Amino acid sequence: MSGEVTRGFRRRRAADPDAARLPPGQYRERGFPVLTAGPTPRIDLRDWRMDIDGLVDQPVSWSWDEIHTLPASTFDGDIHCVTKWSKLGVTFSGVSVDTLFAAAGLAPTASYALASCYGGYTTNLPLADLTGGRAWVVWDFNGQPLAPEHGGPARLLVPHLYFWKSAKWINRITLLDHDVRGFWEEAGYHDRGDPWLEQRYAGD
Ligand SMILES: Nc1nc2c(c(=O)[nH]1)N[C@H]1C(S)=C(S)[C@@H](COP(=O)(O)O)O[C@H]1N2
Ligand SMILES: [Mo]
Repeated sequence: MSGEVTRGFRRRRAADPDAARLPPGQYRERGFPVLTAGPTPRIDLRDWRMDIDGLVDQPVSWSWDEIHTLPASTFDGDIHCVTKWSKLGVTFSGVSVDTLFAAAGLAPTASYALASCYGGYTTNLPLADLTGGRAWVVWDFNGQPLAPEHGGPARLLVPHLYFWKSAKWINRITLLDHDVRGFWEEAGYHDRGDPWLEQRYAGD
């Protein structure tokens, strides 16, 4: 009899194989909510730039056409917002941040980064969260050009951290030897924001 109870329990669990992909406290969202502090900036592709500067061997700046000559890289997986929605099975493509850093050459003292955007938003990350194939600058979402409200022309994508780290309308990553808090981090959100550790607010 207890064997049947166990079997039923397993069957119910098996009905939602995606449950294990949701970090603690998150729910599955089928849509794609827009979360922006402020207006969506209008960016002419002829003026668009992406810069790597700070503690690098040589600062590098790419135009829209130039960055598209770099090797393409795609992320397939899940994203997690601190407001508790997660979106499973998304595809973003663009270029790996590793590729951008390789072009600039990182100074040995580089250990943190600050991402800056058209419109003024900033977010900070330890260098280790931007390297090793875990961060991208992306311009396609599910095979279509990234919509302006979701960060188009291009956004940072750091899917293993809460989505506020994935800065929309990115135009610069500055390498630093110390941590400088960004927009939400200054406002009391966690400095790192690992969704699996539920690092939502400072002190979590
Ligand atoms: N430039 C900029 N990037 C940003 C934000 C913002 O307000 N401005 N909001 C952040 C937050 S809190 C989240 S959850 C995600 C939301 O991205 P989405 O609007 O594409 O869902 O973008 C992040 N990147
Ligand atoms: Mo967010």
